[in-house]
Amino acid sequence: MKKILTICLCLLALTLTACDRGNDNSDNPSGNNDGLLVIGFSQVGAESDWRLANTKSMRETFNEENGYKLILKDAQQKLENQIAAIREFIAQEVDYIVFAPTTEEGWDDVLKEAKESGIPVIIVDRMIKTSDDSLYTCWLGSDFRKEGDAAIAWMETKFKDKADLKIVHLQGSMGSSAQIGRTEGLQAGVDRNLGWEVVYRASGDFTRVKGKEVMEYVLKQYDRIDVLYCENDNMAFGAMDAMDVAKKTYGVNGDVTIISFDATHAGLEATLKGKINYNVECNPLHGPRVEAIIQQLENGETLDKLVYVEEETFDAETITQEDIDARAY
Ligand code: GZL
Repeated sequence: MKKILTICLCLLALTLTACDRGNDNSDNPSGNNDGLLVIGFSQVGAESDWRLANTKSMRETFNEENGYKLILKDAQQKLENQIAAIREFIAQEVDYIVFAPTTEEGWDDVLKEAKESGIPVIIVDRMIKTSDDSLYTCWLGSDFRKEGDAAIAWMETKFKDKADLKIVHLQGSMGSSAQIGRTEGLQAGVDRNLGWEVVYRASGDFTRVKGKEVMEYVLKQYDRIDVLYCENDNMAFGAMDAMDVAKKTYGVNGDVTIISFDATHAGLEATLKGKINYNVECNPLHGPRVEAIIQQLENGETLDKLVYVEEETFDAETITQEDIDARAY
């Protein structure tokens, strides 16, 4: 009797597991998705306020209420994690693969696999380097060189009467198109302005912690710093933390002029307070933009290969609280 009971209990457990697996779309979205479009999204990480706003925008857009199932994988800023995530999406037969590339290099092999699977690939935010642009359906993001050029144009006006300029350059994650474009912008400015000198350049990996570490080192090495060219707000916050400890003044009434990128809410609050002199927007609200692309593809419409996001700039001398309150992030 006891043996029969054991067999029944095992059969019951197996049945429940099978039922459970059948309803657990996250492991096998190609199964019954209740008519939802399944989006596999490989996100860079959670390194900055910009990234959190970008993830929030994607989650708020690709939810079941809007007809989507989002499988979001955080790569923790590692290319290998993104490659693994995309291979998982292929195996799960998602409807669309979306990814924000950590770096520009290293994508051809996995995107060839995606192409062979027939799953459309949409690249968001940063760009990749490839000789075969058939490996992705569409790219949506920012023109990072243009962002850098906007910062340099402001510097050239502000410092037009200054014979020489000592610049500290805090770079983002090396090899990312955001870092490449913003760095190219500064380098073009230095090449154009003889008195400009980058006295120190290092990556803070777009994080506040590493931005502070780099600036702590710089403050021990260099007394005179005229400009901190910082490739995102979170590194700027870290640099300010270090300058506060070192009693180094910065911003509108300080010794060090700070230029930053992203124009996040916190970044613009700092700009309004005069702590950041100039902030170049990099808009993260890609959810609705990616959805528009997917709907165009669903409707069989042709679309542009490259979709650039319009962005603006903010000067501490002119920004208002209303400017900040009017923004969605
Ligand atoms: C820019 C984005 C960058 C931001 C950083 O589009 O890739 O990555 O500037 C973020 O804040 O970490």
